[in-house]
Amino acid sequence: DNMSLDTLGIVGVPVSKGQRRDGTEKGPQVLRDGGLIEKLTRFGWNVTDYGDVNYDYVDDDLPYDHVRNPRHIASGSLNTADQVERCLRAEGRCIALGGDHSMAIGTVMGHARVHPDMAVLWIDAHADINTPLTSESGNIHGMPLSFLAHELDNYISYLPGWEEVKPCISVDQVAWIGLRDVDPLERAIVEKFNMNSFSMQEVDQLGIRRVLDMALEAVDPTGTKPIHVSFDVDSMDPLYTPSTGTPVSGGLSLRELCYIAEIVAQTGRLAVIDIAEVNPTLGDKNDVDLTVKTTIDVISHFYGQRRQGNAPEGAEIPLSI
Ligand code: Z70
Ligand code: MN
Ligand code: MN
Repeated sequence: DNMSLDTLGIVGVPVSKGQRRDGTEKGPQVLRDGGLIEKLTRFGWNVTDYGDVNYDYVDDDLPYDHVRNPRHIASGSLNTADQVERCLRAEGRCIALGGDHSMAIGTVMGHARVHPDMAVLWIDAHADINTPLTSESGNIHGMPLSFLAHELDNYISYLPGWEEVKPCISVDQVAWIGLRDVDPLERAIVEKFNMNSFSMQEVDQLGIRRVLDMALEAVDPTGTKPIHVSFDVDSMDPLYTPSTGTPVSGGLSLRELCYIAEIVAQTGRLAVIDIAEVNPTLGDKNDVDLTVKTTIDVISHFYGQRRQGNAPEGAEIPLSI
């Protein structure tokens, strides 16, 4: 594959119907307008923008049981999978700009077609592993992992339009970091399948270094697997990313995110990153500007920016005459 080349693709995933608030469909555009691609280019990447995935309007997309917008999310997810697969095969790396976190149904499916053995780091305040039957909200952004994991297939009820959405990873391929708002039946799922969850309690107890070591050891014990980071900006404390639909206090700091990003970057194996739940219609202008700035900053650290500084290749320090 192309992992050794300095090529990188961007795929916009403008989905918002995985939850109830409009606005996350504008995430891809505000991140582009915030200068993301120019910044990545400055760190040496040859960036190709694949544009936005189609999330078609579906007539009469009535809730099924209480699950909202099922047909729309299913068809958009399949389009997302196709586009992420195409980007990954051509560029070797993909940044998927969401979009609410239902985006990850498609990005993980697309990634799995290229690297079925990928390791998934799910950085989030929420576990996003409700099934349609355990979900209280009916919001699909709280369910993506339940559709993706083989072990949960028997727990997924029929949904219209979902015939081609099939599980593609094992629960063992996933580790969460940053959890602090997990529904009771989600926790039951985590425990039943002995999944790798590192909540804010573990971050407080062990520190981000040990938590990240343990998470990577769990999903990538050989240190050889392609990595999929699914980054929900609500994993961070709302001090840094206020413009998101469900801010939860007591989150990861910018320093902790920079640490995760720099260590993952050093592996050289980051294949796909999702950027989920940026909602530029929430909060005032300062909130939106801060959220976009923080998010672009974190992304940059996943792609080579170091807090120690980056010397240009072959830099010559001017001598005095
Ligand atoms: C809840 C649900 C969720 C994000 C909220 C919340 C899920 N567990 N995810 N905000 N990003 O509705 O299933
Ligand atoms: Mn999420
Ligand atoms: Mn979340």
